[in-house]
Amino acid sequence: MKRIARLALVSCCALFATHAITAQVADEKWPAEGHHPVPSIQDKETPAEKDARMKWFREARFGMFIHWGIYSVPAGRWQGKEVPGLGEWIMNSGSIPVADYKAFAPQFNPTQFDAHAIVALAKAAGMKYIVITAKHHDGFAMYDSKADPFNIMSGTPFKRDPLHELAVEAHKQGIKFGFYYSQYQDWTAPGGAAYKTGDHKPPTYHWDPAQDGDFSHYLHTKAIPQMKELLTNYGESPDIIWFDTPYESGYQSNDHPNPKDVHGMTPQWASEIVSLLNTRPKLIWNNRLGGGYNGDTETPEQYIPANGYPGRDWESCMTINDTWGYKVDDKNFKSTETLLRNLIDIASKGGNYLLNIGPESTGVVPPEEVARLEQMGKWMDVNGESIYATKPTLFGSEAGAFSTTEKDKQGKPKFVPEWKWRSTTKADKVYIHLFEWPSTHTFHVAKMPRTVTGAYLLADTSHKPLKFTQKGGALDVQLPDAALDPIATVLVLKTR
Ligand code: H79
Repeated sequence: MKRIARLALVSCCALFATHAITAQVADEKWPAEGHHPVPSIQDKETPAEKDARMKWFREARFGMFIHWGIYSVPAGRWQGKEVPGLGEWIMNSGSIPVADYKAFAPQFNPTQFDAHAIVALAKAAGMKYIVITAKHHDGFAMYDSKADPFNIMSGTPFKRDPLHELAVEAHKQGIKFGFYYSQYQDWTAPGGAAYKTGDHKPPTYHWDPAQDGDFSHYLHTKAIPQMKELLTNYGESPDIIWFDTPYESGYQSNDHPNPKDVHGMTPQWASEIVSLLNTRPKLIWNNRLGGGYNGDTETPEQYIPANGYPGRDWESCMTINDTWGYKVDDKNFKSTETLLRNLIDIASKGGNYLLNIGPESTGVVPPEEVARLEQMGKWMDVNGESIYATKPTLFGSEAGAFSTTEKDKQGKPKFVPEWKWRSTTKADKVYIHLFEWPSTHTFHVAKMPRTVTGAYLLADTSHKPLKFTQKGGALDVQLPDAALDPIATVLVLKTR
C-alpha cells in the first residue's frame, strides 16, 4: 500500500520517467507486505496480540538511548583537529584507516562505568526503557562476543561486559532494556557496508582496502552470529532491537525513493535476521532492518513529525547536544525547557521520546546530561500522569500549521510549530500543558469536544477546583495569576 502511494506521489513530479523506472526496481526488490521470505512476528500476529506486545512501549513515552563505544576515546578529535559531525562517525568522517581506528580499543578502559547509576539515572529522569549501542557502524562490540574479537572483552583492558551489567540492573530496577545493532554498516569488518560520505567512492564507499570483502560473508560470520548472541545471552533481555541504516545513502527506513544506486539489505538477508528475531516473540524492533520489513516502529531521527504517525507506533530519537557518541568539543546542550517540551510535544502526538546520552571513555556520563535528566525527572515526578499511558490530543491545531509560503528541504510546505500549549488524554481526563501563561489568566479553547465537569492544576497538591465556563463548545478556565512551573504547568480537565 505504502509503496503504491509513493509511486503515485513521485509520478506527479517532473522526474516522472526516472522515478517510474526506479520504482519498478523497488517493486521487484521489495516484496509486498505479508509476502516476506520469512514472515515476521508482525506478519503473523492478530491485532489483539500486537496490542499486548506493544502495551509497555505505548505506555512508556520516554526512553534513554545510549551511544557508547571506542569513538569516545578520540571524542571527536583526530590528528589534533576536531572532526566535524557526529562523534560516533569519526572513523568515517575522518577517513581513519581500519588499523588506526582499531588502536583505540586498547586505550578504552571505562573503569568509572556504573550500570547501577546509569539505570538509576534513567529512572530518576522518568524514563521507562534503555536502548544501548551493542555495535555501531564502527564494528566494535560493546559486549562479550565470541563471534568476533573486536569487542570490549577481548580487545580492551576493561574486560567487563557493560551490556550484561546493564541488563542485570535494568531487570532489578524494573526498566525495559534493548540493543542497538548496526546490521548493515560495519566499517572494520571486511565486506561490511559503508554509508556514502565525503569523497569516498562508489560502489562500496570504503576508504581503506581492509574494508573490502563480501557482504554476505560479513553477514554470516559476524552480524548474524552476534545477533544470535545478543538474543540468547542476556536472560530476559533484550526487549527491543534497534536496527539502523539498511542502505548506503538517503533514507533510514524502507521508504527509499531512489534505490537505483543503492544496494541495501535484500529481503533474503533481512529474512535471515527475522528468523532469529522470531525466537523472541515479545521483542519490539524498529523499521530500519531493511529488505521490505516494516518492523514495529517509525523512527524519526532528530525531528518530531508534525502530526505523528496515525495508526503506527513511533519513537523520535534525539540527541541532547549535537552528537550521539561523546565529543569533547560539543557543549551545545539543549535546555531542560526544550527537552521537556519535546517530550510533551511527542506525547501529545502519540509517540515516544528516545533521548540520547553519550558517556565518556571513562564511563562517566557528562554532568551536563545528568543535570538535565534529573531536572526532567523532577517535572515528571509531579506531572508524569499527564504523559505516561496517555492518548494523543483531542484538538490538534495547537501544535502549529503548515506554512502556505515556506517550503521544507523536500519542497513540501514547511511545518511551523507553535509553542503555547499541548494536550494529552487519559480516560475521562484531558491534560493541557501550558507553556505560555495567558496574559488574561484564562485558558480559552474555542471547540472543546467533551463536557467538562471540573478543572485543577496537577502541580497543586490540594487540586483546588478552578472556575470554568463552557458555552456553545467554547471553554474558558480561570487560572491563577502565575504559572506553577515556568516550563509547563499542567491543567487537568475532568470530562464526560
Ligand atoms: O546512531 C545514530 C547515528 O549515528 C545513526 N542513527 C542514529 C540513531 C545514523 N547513521 N546514519 N545516519 C544516522 C544518517 C546519516 C547521516 C549522514 Fe552524515 C549525513 C551521513 C553523511 C551525511 C552525519 C554527517 C554523519 C556523517 C556526516
